[in-house]
Amino acid sequence: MGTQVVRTNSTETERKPARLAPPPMYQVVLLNDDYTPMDFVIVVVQHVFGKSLEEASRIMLKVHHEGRGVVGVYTRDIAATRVESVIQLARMNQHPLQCIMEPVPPAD
Ligand code: TYC
Repeated sequence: MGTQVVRTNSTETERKPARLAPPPMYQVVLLNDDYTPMDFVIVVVQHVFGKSLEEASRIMLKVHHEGRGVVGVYTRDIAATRVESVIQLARMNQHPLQCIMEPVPPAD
């Protein structure tokens, strides 16, 4: 016969259920440059970030006019993977398009 564990009132059984803090979130930011074609940026934003043609066009134009723009907000690993996808697609097509991730700034 196997042994039986007799549970007593240990701290283990009395501990409250863990409340997990939400993970830190990162925004993926597209940077403007003078050479990457607008159509290429739109296609990349659609494919990597799952945006519609209309939304991808709006984001591209914002970056074109303002120098940078947030494409999406994700947990760290997903943000990093999307940044790598953008940079790889840009490199494969010999465009200088740059993409970075940064912690979502605290609300003011
Ligand atoms: N400024 C580029 C052009 O005039 C277009 C562009 C938009 C490039 C967004 C990069 O992240 C970018 N062809």
